Amino acid sequence: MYRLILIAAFWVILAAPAHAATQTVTVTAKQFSFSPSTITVNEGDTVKLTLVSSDVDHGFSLSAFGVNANIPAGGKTTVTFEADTAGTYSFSCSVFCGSGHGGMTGTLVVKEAPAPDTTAPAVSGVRISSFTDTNAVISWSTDEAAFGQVEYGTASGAYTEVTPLEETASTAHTASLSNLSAGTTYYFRVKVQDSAGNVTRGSESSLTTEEEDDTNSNRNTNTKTNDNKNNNENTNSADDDEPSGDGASIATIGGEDQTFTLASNPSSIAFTVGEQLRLTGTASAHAEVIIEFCCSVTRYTVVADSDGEWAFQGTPSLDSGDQTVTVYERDRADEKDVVEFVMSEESDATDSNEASDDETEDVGGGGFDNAVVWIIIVGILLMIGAGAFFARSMRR
Ligand SMILES: [Cu+2]
Repeated sequence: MYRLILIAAFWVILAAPAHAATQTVTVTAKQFSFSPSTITVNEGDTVKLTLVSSDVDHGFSLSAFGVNANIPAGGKTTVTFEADTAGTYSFSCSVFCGSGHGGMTGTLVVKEAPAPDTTAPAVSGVRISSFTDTNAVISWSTDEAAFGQVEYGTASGAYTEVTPLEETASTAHTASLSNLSAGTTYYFRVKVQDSAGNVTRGSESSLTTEEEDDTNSNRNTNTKTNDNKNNNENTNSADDDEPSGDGASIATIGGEDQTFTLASNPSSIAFTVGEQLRLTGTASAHAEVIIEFCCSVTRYTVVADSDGEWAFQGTPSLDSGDQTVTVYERDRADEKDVVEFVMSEESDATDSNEASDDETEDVGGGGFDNAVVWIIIVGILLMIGAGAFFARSMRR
């Protein structure tokens, strides 16, 4: 709790506008000049001037901001004003101080405040870099420098824990979740904030920690008998096939512009590194389905709906070459469905950029295109309607 308060306090500080500051400047008046003769502040600053005379009586007049003060000989005075309008203003001595009094002037420069940053960082490429029975490392990217952290908990939508806020703003983020319980599903989302205080929260993902005992030996894939799928890693086939249901299985596997129905075309599945993969399949109603991509340590969890249908969409970190994806229901780890596919080398930079785009951006882009089309259609209809109305009224 204490940590949360600290973090909240830190963000409040971050959120304060960068330009609202107090500028304190000492200006020395002497026959027949001011030093410094040019004062530069930012729009919105509170300016506090300490005016010092090193010889005779002087004055300080800055009429644009309603400032006029006497500076006693050998003494000082203080004036404060708000530099609320950008521009260049002159100030002058307002008390006759000798033959050069008329030329005793200076300049105040109030610089325009930079346009406030109101764009929140975009989050992309959220992935589970590694996990054990008690730890998980989450990594992700942002499109601008930001401070990141991960909110997480054991119930969907209820994040009771939060990792420490990153100390430096950057575009590549990593957070470690520690002291996790073994064999437990955690729901998490990333949270980022730029230095202007704009916050973005990622969508929820989940991961299931390893069982406490060494389950690696059980990870030998043990497929159901299924003509469509090849599995040459099956070293644990002693179980007779007596499932109480079908367990989880994969129905389609697809990329950005291709979808394979496994029954029809299992032998030619190939993707490009960095491309988003989409899987659909079936399982028991409401079952938690574990999705593992070999041979990376990435594991995802999705929940089947009441019809036993589930879907996954993501960009697991996979190298080029032969890959497998294994799915099974969380409580039925001995009934796995395995599909082999091939990852190709990254084809070019634009492909990988597209692939790393956040899902929400894709959705937003489509919505924008549709909106433009609708605006054009409505505009044309309005013009036709107005033309007809105009033509009719001309005829009368
Ligand atoms: Cu003077």
